[in-house]
Amino acid sequence: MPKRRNSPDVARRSFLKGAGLAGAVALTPAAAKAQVAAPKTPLNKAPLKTLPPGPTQIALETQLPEKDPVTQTSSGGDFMVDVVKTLGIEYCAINCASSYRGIHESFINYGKNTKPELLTCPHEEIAVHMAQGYAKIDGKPLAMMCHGVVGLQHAAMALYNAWSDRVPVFVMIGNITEADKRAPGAEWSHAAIDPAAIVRDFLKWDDQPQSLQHFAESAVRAYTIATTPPMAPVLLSLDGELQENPIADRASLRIPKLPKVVPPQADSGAIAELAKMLVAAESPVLICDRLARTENGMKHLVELAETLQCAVVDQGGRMNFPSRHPLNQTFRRAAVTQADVILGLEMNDLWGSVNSFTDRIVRTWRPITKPDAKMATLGTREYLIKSNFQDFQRFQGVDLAIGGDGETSLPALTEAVKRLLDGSRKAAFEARGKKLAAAQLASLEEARQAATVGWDASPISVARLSAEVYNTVKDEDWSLVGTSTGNNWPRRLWDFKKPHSWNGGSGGGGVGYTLPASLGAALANKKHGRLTVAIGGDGDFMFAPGTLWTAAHHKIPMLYVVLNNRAYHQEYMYVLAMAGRRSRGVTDVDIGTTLKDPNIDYATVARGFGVHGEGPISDPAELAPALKRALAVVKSGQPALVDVVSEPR
Ligand SMILES: Cc1ncc(C[n+]2csc(CCOP(=O)(O)OP(=O)(O)O)c2C)c(N)n1
Ligand SMILES: [Mg+2]
Repeated sequence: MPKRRNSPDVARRSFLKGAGLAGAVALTPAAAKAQVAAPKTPLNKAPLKTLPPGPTQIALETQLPEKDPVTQTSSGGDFMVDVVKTLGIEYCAINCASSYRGIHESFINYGKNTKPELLTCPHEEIAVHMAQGYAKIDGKPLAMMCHGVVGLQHAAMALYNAWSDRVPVFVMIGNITEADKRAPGAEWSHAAIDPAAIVRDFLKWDDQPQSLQHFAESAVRAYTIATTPPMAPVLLSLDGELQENPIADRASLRIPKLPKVVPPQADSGAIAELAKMLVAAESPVLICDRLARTENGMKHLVELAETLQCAVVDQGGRMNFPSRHPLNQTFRRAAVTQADVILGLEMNDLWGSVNSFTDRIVRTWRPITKPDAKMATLGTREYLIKSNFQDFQRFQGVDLAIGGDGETSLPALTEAVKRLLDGSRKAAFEARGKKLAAAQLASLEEARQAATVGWDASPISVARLSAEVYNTVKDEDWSLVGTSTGNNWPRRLWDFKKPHSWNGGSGGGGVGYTLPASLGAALANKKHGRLTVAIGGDGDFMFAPGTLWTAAHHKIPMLYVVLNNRAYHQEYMYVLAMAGRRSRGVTDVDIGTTLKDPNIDYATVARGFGVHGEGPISDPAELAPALKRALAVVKSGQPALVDVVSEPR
């Protein structure tokens, strides 16, 4: 990687400290070199002349740089750190890169590596996914920083997940905008006139500030935009010169105030109309997805549901509703098919909830609702949609579409419902609630029964695995922050009741989310002393296994269970279905869909990254003791992994 020397231009030099300049220019290069402490790497301990050409080159490039003959007393990077500190961001997840070396050094030495503290991530996707998982637990964005162009391309997939999940991430990338300031080689390959173009389709906003004042204003603007619902990632491209050059006139720079952000509340007339629909209904149902943003979200939804004594179907994008609440009808299709009024709250895919779809030779679909069912939506989805990527799902026609933040608008809706209740519907509401409570108990019992099928099987059943993990953590203040593809068992069996019990899925369905996002969530849970637990697929794990090193390095406690079915099982099933449909034999469908020969030993991989590893465990009797040992490690403040060889779900 070529080094970029300080530009000799007058702009920089005119700000150098007078005394330093006078003293330093008097030094000969040799004397200046002598002032530099020898680096402690073995390469540099060896006399350079004894090294062959390859290592000599490396040695020259890795030894401490000569001190510049003068000392720079201010830098744009320091001011940028002042600005970022006003945002109150606790961590900045990074993969280091020279295009942002100016602010990187400022974060460490000027900012003292606190608020934000840098988190070292061996892949940019890890950094973004950590931010996504963190924000959904903490309610606040994390910063992430990477190389423009090459780093951002690695970050792109995770940014798409965060975007689709409507989660804020404060992204900063380095870029050298002025052509005559770029060193030959990599600095050209890593620069772009518009680097954010790579990911702009899944950003809420981005900018490339041209001055430090511009940076201050854009940073506060970006944070405000990112945290105003609907939330989403934002990006600032930081010019290398702006980070590294001295500050012309610090006294003239102003950092705008960070506002208290107030989410949009729905129109009161529309709320009153909706309340009327709900109160008049015989069987209303509330379907929710990315509804709860704060600790209040679940409380507000419980209050509305209990006031109406109506069914709630939770799509699980956030921790919306307690899993064992008597009104929770998530796994009862009848709640939707029998409804006469359906309210979608912060839904991304209402169509998918009110239609069935068959993926056969000819794809077919049909509505599952009553023909005269009335539908309404309340949420912010229409506030933020872009055209290209189709994460917005199929269009569902409704009777009333109310724009407004779901969580913020719920108390007004509950009040409006209460105002309409005169006692005449009380008995009917109570009877409805009792029926739903009985159905909820029956559905839990059904799940428990179904979970016993293949209980002693080896490889271990997914239901048993999920039940054993629950048994291990249930007496702790647990937070389940990830499950493997399509594994519904925890949501069917576990007692989710706290705002942090769950934090939703990937958003965009990009595999590789679960391991790093769980680590981000674990970081957010750490300061509250909560136990973070996640069950992730083996395929998911293989995208960014280096996440475990970040977990060990930053001592982030997390109990991570790998559901090791030695396959990209979902895709295996699709290819199997293709082969079946075409009657061409199914014996070879494991080609390209499995992770065997050799089998991967995830516990050994974990140990290689400095993380406690248990397994591989295929005997169900060995699972509980292994989980217990891993839990003890996690409770001591360290991450631990348990590799469970499991049946396909
Ligand atoms: C980035 C990305 N690549 C590929 C896919 C396609 N895909 C969907 S599920 C899946 C399998 C994931 O494997 P694993 O995490 O082991 O879960 P399993 O299906 O085995 O339960 C794949 C590859 C995807 N969704 N995202
Ligand atoms: Mg798998």
